[in-house]
Amino acid sequence: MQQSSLVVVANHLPIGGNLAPDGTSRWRRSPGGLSSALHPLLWHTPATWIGWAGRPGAAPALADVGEVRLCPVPMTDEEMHDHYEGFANSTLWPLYHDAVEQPVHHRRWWDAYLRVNRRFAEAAAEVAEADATVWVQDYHLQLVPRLLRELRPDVRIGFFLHVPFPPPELFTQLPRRAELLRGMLGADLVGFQLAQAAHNFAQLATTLLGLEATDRQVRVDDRIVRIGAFPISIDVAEMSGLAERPDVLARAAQLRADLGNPRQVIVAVDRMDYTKGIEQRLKAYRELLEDGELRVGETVLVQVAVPGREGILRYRRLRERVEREVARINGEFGRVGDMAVHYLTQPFDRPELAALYRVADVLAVTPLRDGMNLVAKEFVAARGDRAGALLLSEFAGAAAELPQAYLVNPHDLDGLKRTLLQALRAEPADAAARMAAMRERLHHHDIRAWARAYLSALDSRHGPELLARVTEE
Ligand code: GDG
Repeated sequence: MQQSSLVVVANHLPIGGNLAPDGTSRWRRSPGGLSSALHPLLWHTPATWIGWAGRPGAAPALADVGEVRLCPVPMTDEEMHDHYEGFANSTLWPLYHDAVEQPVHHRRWWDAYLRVNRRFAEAAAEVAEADATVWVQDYHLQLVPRLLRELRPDVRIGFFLHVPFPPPELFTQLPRRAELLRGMLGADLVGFQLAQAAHNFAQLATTLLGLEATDRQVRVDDRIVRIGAFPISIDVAEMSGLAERPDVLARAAQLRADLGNPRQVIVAVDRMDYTKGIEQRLKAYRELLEDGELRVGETVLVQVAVPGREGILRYRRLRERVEREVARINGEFGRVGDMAVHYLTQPFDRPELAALYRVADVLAVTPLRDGMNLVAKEFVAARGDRAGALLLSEFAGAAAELPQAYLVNPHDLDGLKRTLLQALRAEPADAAARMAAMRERLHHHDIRAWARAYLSALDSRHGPELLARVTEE
């Protein structure tokens, strides 16, 4: 295997499900924040991406995608259940999201998590050239930094957590809490979305491991591990450019016509996940129809909910509940030719997504907890016309940067209904002022600014060269 000076390690490779017989693969912007965020950065960058190809069994042979070499890591069926669906997505995911669903603990899941993390670390050790920079992503791989450091003390290791890092009261529930912390502390830089997360981490390093820590750094033996907040963003230029394209605007007009030219369109775009507050949003919408505050024909809700993680019972159950509720709303309030909710589960391509953002009078983002939420930022980037209102949960990381949104607590159903109505009834001048302020923020904090901030803090030995490569327009 050829070696690289930049190695990205993430649970999944950014490829579509269908591999051609010759092993060629298409780079896919799958519905999901991590690949959406890293795609514009790495697309034209010589780098190696280490990850799982998405199905159990031997690793397929994959051709390069653009300048990126894909290095697949195999996972057995059992590891997919115990590492990916188990420890990562049934223990850590719910716990890190405020335990909005009860985290599940099984001892054998840990063994698989450790084994898979070791395999990823070994793959990184093999493909990283001397003094390379290795950038490890997210909660599936928290042990990789330490395991990699043992194998390759020469490389520079960055770790970035895309999801929230919970307060000590929750984190300390984890039976393997100390190992998880030590795993992350193998990095030179541990990055979070929000300052509060870095604070939680520092506190835990002190109380659980007895280390000397501030919100900016932790001392581990003779090393200093830097920690900090690096709120992730999107490719603003790409989304705003897309949303101005004549074909996209024409498609937006067509979508509105297909929806029956309602006075107002509410749009929501999520992965089907219990953290995203889809049920709370549907309930608020149904009650507003019941109360007579909204009327079918005048207002319509378009809910895109792309299913995933369907091997996990909770995700299948969630989908069933959401589909029952959509059917109930349409049954009770819809008319022939006039649906109350348009519900779509197939993934959209980027132009279609941009058109949908342009159709939205209100984009509703109501997670119970979310590390950042890129959909909110994409909507703002798409609204060069400064129209449209963003309804945004206080519990999304994005709320810290977009305080001009209509902020809501999605647990407060009456508050959610009230604020949704406010957003729908916003004065155009007020909505435009809010949108302009949010666009200003994004203009200065796009995905390249994020990569620049992170990589300069990582102080990689490749310094400027790496930065230029990764953040080239
Ligand atoms: C995790 C954290 C954090 C959605 N539907 C389709 C589609 N999408 C794209 C969106 C967006 C991405 O998926 C979703 O990103 P989010 O940030 O909203 O949410 P998570 O997947 O939970 O991401 C999150 C993120 O990581 C980055 O750090 O913000 O907090 O949970 O880009 O546009 N993409 C396509 N078709 C769809 O139908 N192609």
